[in-house]
Parts: sequence; structure tokens; C-alpha cells
Amino acid sequence: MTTTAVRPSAPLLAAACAAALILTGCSSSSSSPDSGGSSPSATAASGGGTTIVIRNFAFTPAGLTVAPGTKVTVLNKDSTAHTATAAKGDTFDTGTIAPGKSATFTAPRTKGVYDYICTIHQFMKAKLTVS
Ligand SMILES: [Cu+2]
Repeated sequence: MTTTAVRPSAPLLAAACAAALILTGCSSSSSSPDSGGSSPSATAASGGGTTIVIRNFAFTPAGLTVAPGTKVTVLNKDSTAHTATAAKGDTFDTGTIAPGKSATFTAPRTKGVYDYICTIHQFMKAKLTVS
């Protein structure tokens, strides 16, 4: 008569606890990205390096921002050779990249906006921003 009266509330408490745990667990793990991942990111992460893709006679992304001295890989997905060459001066130049191949250059250490072109197809233009 004395102890049994307490018992019914215990399962309820446990259930409430479990529910709270599920809720908090849920909200803390909901930060995982759910969207497709097909959108190209234009900003390079710090450290490693980044990639410019050439496809259909165009550099992608057309405007890329990197940290000074970042290693930038240029991947040629066209069926013809291309280059990625600084339009002014000789700050960077991949040289000729054969179809399906890639080349790497080091971004300038001086901050600024660098226009670059393909020397074989000079209508191909893009920008590298070092900041
Ligand atoms: Cu080209």
C-alpha cells in the first residue's frame, strides 16, 4: 500500500527521459549536410590546395579565391590541349595540359586579382583572386 503507489510513475519518467535524449540527440546531429553536394564550391579550403577544371573551353570556376601560395591543380577535361597562364607578367603558367591531364601551379604570394587565359585559345579567360 505504501511502496506500490510510487511504481506507476517510474516508467513514465523513464519514457520522458528517453524522449528527451532522442530530442537532444536529434538536434545535435542535424548539422550533417543533406543537400546533393553537386554545387561547385568556389572558395578553396585552407591548406591542401584546390582545383580548376577546364571543360568546353572554359575555366570552372571562372573566379577562384585562394590563399597566397596555394597549390592549384588545373584539370583539363576537354579533348584538346589548354593552358592556364597569367595574362600579365609570368606569375603562373601551367604550360600545355594535354587532354585528360592535369598540371599544378602555385598561386602568387602577393595578394591581388590575377586574370589568366589559355594561351592556345586566348578567348578563354578567368580570374584568380589571392587574398
Ligand atoms: Cu585552350
